[in-house]
Amino acid sequence: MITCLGGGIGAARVWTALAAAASPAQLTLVVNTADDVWMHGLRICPDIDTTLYALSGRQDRERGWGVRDETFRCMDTLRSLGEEVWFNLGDRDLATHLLRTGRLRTGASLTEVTAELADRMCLAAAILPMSDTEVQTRVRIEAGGWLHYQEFLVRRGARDRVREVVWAGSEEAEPAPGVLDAIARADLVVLAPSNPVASLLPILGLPGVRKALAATAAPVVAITPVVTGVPIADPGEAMRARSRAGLLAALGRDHTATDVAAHLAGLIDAFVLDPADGNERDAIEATGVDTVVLPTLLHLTDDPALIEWLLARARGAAVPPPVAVP
Ligand code: FO1
Repeated sequence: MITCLGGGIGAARVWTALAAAASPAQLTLVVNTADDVWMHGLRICPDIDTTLYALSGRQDRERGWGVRDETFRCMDTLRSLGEEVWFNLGDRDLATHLLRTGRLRTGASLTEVTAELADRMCLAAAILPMSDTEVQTRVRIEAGGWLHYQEFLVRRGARDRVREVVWAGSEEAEPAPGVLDAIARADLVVLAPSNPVASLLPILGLPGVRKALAATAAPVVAITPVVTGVPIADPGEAMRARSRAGLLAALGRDHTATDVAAHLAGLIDAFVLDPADGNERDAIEATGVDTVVLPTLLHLTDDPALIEWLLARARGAAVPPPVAVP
């Protein structure tokens, strides 16, 4: 049993590869919901939907979010009616939001609706929202005022200098049913390569989660969400990198694998570093975190080493030696 925590495009790549290599029924994915947003009266859960679409083969793999072969006629129509539209909900994607919102309005919990959606998409992995209570990542920008995370990221392109980040509602929120149990019963816990501030910290900040990670007998491993040694060409990837950098800076951290590992030190038993940043290995180990160097950018490599290493850790098998750092 492998329990993964995180959300977003990088996480979905690892989860899809794990589901393909192991039995999906052995996977529990605890998904960030702190960048969820209400739009046009609908509850949008970007990280849950990226997970559902990626695992079911529906994902637009180029954009990373939304459904492939998508059209945006509903958004075009809203614009033509004078609505301001900056968050693009595709016509096929809208079906998910209509279904979810309808079920939530008749009293279902987000956990129940997510399980229903996963079931309707024929997914065997357990997909759990981090919480049934709404938690919201809010960002205070230098230009003044607080923004919802999606406004900071999508509306303003993550270009603002960030002064402060809070997770509104986090202290009163409970982890969703099954989350703490999935950490306790796991053979391996994986912190996915997700935005450490926007996607990992909201989960880690829920009451009981850090305690559960400390108490589990399973190894807890983090896959680096930051690879600075590979140039970024895609504008969407560049925007997400700006977001990571801006949010990390607000916590007094640099946008480096070393700083992310230092932030997670004490919580994790091992950190997976990408070979492109292999020169940071000694600095990370100096913070007391065991470091393994394996190719992590699964959209750029066919190398199965990362997934094989994760599965070996889950089996408790001896860990193969790390690949040579160029
Ligand atoms: N990202 C964008 O860059 N632009 C969009 O218009 C946009 C719309 C959108 C709609 C549904 C959805 O599930 C995700 C969407 N995303 C969009 C991605 C999303 O903002 C982020 O990638 C995640 O929140 C970060 O994990």
